[in-house]
Amino acid sequence: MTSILILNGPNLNLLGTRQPEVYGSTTLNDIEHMCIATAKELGCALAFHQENSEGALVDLIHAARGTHDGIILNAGAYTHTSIALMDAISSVELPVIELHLSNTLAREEYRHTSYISKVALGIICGFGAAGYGHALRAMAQHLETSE
Ligand code: CA2
Repeated sequence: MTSILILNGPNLNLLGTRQPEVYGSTTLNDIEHMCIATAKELGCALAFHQENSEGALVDLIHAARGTHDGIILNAGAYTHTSIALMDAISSVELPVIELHLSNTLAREEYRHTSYISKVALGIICGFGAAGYGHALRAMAQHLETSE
């Protein structure tokens, strides 16, 4: 069975509790449940994690090799700074979809740079919590056609 890993970076555990005008009122727990339902519909296995530290995210990306077929990554603010995450993605040779709740290109200039985009299969941003479902469908379709 195709297995997809969804990784969430720093501060995303606060979703739905603060700044709802920017990130919406859906909690990360709500998003996880929505993703479980979508994965079931798609016939895929799913793992869903959130970590605040960069090293923990690097470790989860390394561990994905041989366990998962693709990664959906909302790296949060590390998106704009982390060469370590970019290198980890390159090293595992798995397809990665970069995901953001907000449209980062319509926000502050410092959010316009992404180290993840340089090694990602594609990017989904600006659709809020619904973007997780879009990313799962895009990854499942990609994995089906690249078998
Ligand atoms: O839009 C996204 O998904 C982001 O990855 C979210 C990051 C931000 O640094 C990126 O530029 C874009 C921030 C996540 C912080 O989430 C919070 C949620 C509620 C309250 C405070 C922060």
